[in-house]
Amino acid sequence: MKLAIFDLDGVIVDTAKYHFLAWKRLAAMLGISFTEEDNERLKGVSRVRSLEIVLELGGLEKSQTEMEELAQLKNTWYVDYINQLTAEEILPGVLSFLRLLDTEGIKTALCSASKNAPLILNKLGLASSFAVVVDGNSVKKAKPDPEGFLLAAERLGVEPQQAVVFEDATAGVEAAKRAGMPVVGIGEPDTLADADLILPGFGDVNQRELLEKLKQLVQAKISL
Ligand code: B16
Ligand code: MG
Repeated sequence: MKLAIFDLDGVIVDTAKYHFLAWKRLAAMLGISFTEEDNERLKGVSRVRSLEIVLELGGLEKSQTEMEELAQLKNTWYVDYINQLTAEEILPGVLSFLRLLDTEGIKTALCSASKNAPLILNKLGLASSFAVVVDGNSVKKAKPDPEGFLLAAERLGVEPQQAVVFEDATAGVEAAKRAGMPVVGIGEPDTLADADLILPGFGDVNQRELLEKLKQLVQAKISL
């Protein structure tokens, strides 16, 4: 195991609640009802795809220009929330796990669908915590396409099967599988069934044991 690749929303910080508030406001403006359950479908997918899903829920169709304006408006509201983020919102156990990886000489990368990833990392004080950051600005194809994960590994000169991915969304788990990388699902077993291992989060786990398990997982996949 030479590299750990982290998703951002749902793994490092829970920004889904802010996406929800901003999408809900946009949906209300368009006369569409939008629930937390609907919001689940937006996790890990791009901004444009998220807007398409919201419009589908209301049975609405919009022109390309209107879509761009709506996505921009939602983002302005979302960024207002993100500007209030502090390091307090980093999810439990994340910082100690990053430190453990560092002491073990395992590189770290961030791979997020979000175009706001640099701003979020800045607000959390994590801007220099990852050797490489791949975000929604640096890839052409969103998850479940493996492009982002493969790019992160390539930039660090690591073979895909020596990288472990941490993901909270179904689209991200699929992307990691397609990249040929072992994947740890962070969250509920029912949405992450395809992951090699599922954890509720990095808090309340023995992180040394977890790391040993991951090394064994990588080794077992390479020996197949
Ligand atoms: P933005 P991740 C994803 O982040 C979110 O899970 C998803 O809900 C959002 O639509 C996407 O980023 C794009 O975000 O509008 O900020 O570019 O989970 O890939 O870190
Ligand atoms: Mg995510």
